Amino acid sequence: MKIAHLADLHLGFRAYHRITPQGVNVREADVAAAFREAIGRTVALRPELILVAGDVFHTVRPSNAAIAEAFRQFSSLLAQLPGVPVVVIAGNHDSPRSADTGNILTLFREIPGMHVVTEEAQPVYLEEIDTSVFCLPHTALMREHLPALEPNPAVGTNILLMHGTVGGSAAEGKLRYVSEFGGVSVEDTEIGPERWDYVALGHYHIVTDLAPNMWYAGGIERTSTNIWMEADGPKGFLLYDTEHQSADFHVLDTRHVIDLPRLSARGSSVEEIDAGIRTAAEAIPGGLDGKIVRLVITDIPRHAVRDLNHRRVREWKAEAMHFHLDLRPPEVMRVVGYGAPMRRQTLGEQVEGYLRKHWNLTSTAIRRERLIELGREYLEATGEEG
Ligand SMILES: [Mn+2]
Repeated sequence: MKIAHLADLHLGFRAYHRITPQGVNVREADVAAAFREAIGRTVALRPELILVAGDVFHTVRPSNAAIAEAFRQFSSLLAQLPGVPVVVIAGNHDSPRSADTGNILTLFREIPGMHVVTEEAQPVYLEEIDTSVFCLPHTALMREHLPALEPNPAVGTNILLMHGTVGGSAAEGKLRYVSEFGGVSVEDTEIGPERWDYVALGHYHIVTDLAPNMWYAGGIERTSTNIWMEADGPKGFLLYDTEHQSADFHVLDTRHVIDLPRLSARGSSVEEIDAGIRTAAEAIPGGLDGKIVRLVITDIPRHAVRDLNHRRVREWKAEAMHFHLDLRPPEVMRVVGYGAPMRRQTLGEQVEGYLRKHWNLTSTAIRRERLIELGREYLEATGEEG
């Protein structure tokens, strides 16, 4: 059976202040365009089942335009693939905290052929293809007790559809960042991918296999809190074939996001820093036009920030969709040592030193090096927020 697996659509996502000639936020339009392309490509692939693994919308209360567009696209999908079931679960982004808010995704139950699970862990049986899709939306994982994740031995094909973080050694080795806040973790031993025909995951935004038949599809556009962590690598969706146990990733045409190699301004003159920025910007193939670009410069003193060629930076900002020149001053954390001269330590070094030497592990399940690495990533993300 051929299964189209999409996840983390984040429809209605907005960023920056650019708007299209139609008055729509440019990034919202990018995400909508990626979704339209994904729908068109899915139709062309003629799958027998379509799964959407959560975070259809970026927020619990998306705009009317985002809702209308999603409704149009799902309707068009079902109209072009009559009789092909679509199973959608809610993610952390589109699950309200309070049950009485209601979930906007339930609207899509009005489209014949669409099955939507927003709160409970429950199997959805699809008679037409003799397939059971065990659904684990975000809210189900938030409950105190996770039900036993058991395939149904009486059906032809068993699928697990989940929105959350997978724990265990394969995941720890492969997931480059612990996914956005609000996610819940389920151990891979609890899932037992070998018991299922396919495990379709959502929540982690970079396409990743955790077993030959267990995949995160990744997002269809770059919508993470820290998009620089997903700058590299393609966005798209998967087509999984249960018969051959093979997955094909279908890349979508998304906006270029470039995180330029970092520059250190330590010991450089203003002219040298200017030249470094220029070289970095001009090295982008095809230029900055319409792209989202970041250049981090560390250890840049205040006076150098003032004297940089800001006119040229403004021109690049106008040309790019978004150009973020991230100027970070030298970190001055004074540590007073007894009898020693004043020594400077960066905040990162302080955190690392504390975690390595002074912090006692509170559980044997915690791996110190992994924790330090996470600490570094969080500091990085914080730096990005300014
Ligand atoms: Mn997401």
